[in-house]
Amino acid sequence: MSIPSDVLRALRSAIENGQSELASQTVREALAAGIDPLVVMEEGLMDGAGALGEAFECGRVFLPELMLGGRALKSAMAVLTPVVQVRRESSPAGAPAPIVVATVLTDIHDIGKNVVAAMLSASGFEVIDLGVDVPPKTILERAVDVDARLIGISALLTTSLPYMRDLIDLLVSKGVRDRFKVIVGGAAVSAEYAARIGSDGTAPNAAQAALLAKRLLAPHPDALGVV
Ligand code: B1M
Repeated sequence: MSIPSDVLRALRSAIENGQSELASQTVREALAAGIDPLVVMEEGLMDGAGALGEAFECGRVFLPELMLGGRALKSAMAVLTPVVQVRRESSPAGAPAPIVVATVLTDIHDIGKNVVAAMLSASGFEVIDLGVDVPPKTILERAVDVDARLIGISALLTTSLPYMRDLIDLLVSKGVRDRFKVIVGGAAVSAEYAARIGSDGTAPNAAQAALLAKRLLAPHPDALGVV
């Protein structure tokens, strides 16, 4: 078995078993072995999180294990995020393009949203992160305050999805929908849902979210090609 797949398997297991110290150490080993940070994220962290979520759903593990897994994900991200951000590009839109990001009301999952914020920031955007459990009205007010070009919202709970629609409805009712591009994402969001609520799109992961933001905010969208 090759070293990269051994390291990634060890990382998935550390996440699934909620071993924070081991998770951050294994991320360091993966990076030292030359594995791309995005591969570490997708094939180590995301797959580990998926396995943990599945075990929770089946009743094989319970809330304490879920919390330990969340902690292990965070400690792994603490090592990965600075590496992703080192590759910082200049502003793709040519001028400062503030982006407001948040996890929607009733949802406190923030690991994926933080990864998306880090990728957007690495792509040259100015990111204003409003945190978790954020009501639509607060998102709208902050987006207006900072003169944002794009709003990115995340949801992992299916019960939190309606707040994404509420935000878009609020933007429409206040007459400001055209001022902002809105992208939605997170494990609870499908492409069908993103289209149905009238967002400007969704992306399955942070790297694709950054590409989508670039495309939506590009002065000449065609120049960037397809995401
Ligand atoms: Co929770 N949880 N959790 N949880 N948790 C899920 C989401 C769940 C799917 C697990 C399961 O049952 N299979 C399930 C939701 C089921 C559903 O709604 N259909 C669930 C549940 C039920 C719950 C609680 C209700 C449990 C309880 O209390 N009984 C509770 C809810 C709390 C609340 O929010 N009100 C809860 C709590 C928690 C913890 C606090 C313990 C912890 C979160 C810690 C934290 O975030 N600070 C936690 C965890 C760790 C998970 C799982 C295991 C992992 C989530 C994660 O961080 N993944 C998760 C299972 C899973 O997702 N498979 C689960 C890693 C992260 C990098 O991925 O967030 O998907 P993700 O982000 C990706 C992409 O989705 C995308 O890019 C990211 C990077 O590539 N993306 C975007 C994300 N946002 C985007 C935005 C974009 C574009 C792309 O544009 C703007």
